[in-house]
Amino acid sequence: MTPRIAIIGAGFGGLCMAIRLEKAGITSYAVFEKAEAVGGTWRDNSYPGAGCDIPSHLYSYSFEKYASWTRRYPGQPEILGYLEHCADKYDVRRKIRFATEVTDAAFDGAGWRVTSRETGTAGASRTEQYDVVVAAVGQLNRPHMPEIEGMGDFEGVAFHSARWDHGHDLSGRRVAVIGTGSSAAQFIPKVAERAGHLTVFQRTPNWVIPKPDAEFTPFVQSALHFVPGLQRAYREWIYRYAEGTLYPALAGGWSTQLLKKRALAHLHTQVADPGLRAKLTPDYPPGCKRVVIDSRFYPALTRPNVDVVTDRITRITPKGVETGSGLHEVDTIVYGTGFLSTEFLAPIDLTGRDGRKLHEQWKDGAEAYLGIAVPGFPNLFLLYGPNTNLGHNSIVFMLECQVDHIMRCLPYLVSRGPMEVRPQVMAAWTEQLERAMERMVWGNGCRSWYKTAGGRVTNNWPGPTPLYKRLTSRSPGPMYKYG
Ligand code: N01
Repeated sequence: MTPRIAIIGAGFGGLCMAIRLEKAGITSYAVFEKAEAVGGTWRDNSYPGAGCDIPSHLYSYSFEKYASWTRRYPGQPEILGYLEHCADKYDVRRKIRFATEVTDAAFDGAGWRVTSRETGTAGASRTEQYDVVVAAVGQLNRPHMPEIEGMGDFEGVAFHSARWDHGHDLSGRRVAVIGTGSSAAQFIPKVAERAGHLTVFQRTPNWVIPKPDAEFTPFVQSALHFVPGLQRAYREWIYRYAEGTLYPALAGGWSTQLLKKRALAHLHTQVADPGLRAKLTPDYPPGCKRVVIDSRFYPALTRPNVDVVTDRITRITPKGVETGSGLHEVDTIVYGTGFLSTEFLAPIDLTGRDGRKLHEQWKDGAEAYLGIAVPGFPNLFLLYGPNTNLGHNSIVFMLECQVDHIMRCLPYLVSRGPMEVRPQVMAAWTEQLERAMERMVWGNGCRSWYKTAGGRVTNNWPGPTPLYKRLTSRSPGPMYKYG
């Protein structure tokens, strides 16, 4: 028997899963995609300046290397184009149910009853039987809108960075940007170029390091395409650099001070005004929040039409943003306020064995063995699940490890029945994770999207990525119970 598999999401993770199934000759799957196109986060985040801060030669599938990247760090349209290329090349579009959202899924003792309906409608729902559910909804798919008094009274145009209003021309306008994370750092320079005046509301400064971007000329692209092993070696070099230099900086290792020095040197080189520099200097260790990798952010903040306001926002009025220093009148507000990152899988209602609810089980923070398997939820597998995010390397690497693990699981669940991670395996996993977490920089000293309100780090993987690969490559057989 070949298992019937429901994949939720057609972003980097869901497409990877579908392609690997196709490659294995398994076509008994369907991909549920709430939007009308593939791409996930790379479809949703189309704000001006959007791009990846991990070089695309690494931030791409190992089985679909691409010599045509036009630069080291290409923009969002090119990355989205790559995903569309992969969907077409491996012919997985025919299996994607676009504009269809999964609302709930329940384990019935043998498999999963998956209920879906047309996105955004209260229309008729449809329930189908699958053996396996692979949830590939990502960690950063639901925008976080802050709760600020008076937000609803604002008379101008307001939107979140992941829902950019491309019909709203910013030329000459008075714009407010709330938030200064990786997204804002990318769109602020573009907004500053167009706006009449830009006020950036920064609650906490970020550590920023330069982005060594470069164009790949047709000559370089040809060399990467035709010279045997060159692209592979380049990819390997980027991976090793991230692992060998950036990871130790986050784990209290040899490069911790180096990262700080590099970020401070970047700040001093790009910002001459000591007052602005003071505002932009963080008081927590680098890496505690995601380090911003960008060379255009600081210069944008030094423009004559840009102000950085660090007073606390007290409320939004019909005319603008009010802080302790008064009302900042604007006609546009862009919320660069991040995502509901710790609410994994919300708003899907998942019911496991004996009626247990996933969101109830995770009320103190999401957890899963390898970030993939959840006790009490047989044959449910997660991609980019709890504790699999990275602050230093490519998530696509992690996704491929996870898909690899799931592919190893399929023969077991076919021959032995529904598989569920053993409680003692899960307990040992949690303990090891907590121990490894102690030495990581993101535990104390800052607020970040890596942590729950209670301070538990539910998003990040605390180890080196080769270790994660080793753990996900082991035979899954003994880790699970069956039936
Ligand atoms: O979101 P964030 P993001 N009042 O959560 C502020 C990935 N990414 O969309 O720091 C005022 O980092 C908040 O302030 P504070 C990447 O992994 C990747 O920028 O909490 N401010 C912060 O400044 C990244 O880390 C790429 O004090 C409020 C900002 O909003 C992740 O996405 C590119 C507030 C939120 O920053 C998320 O980045 C872009 C309030 N009430 C993004 N609430 C790549 O290149 C929140 N803030 C791969």
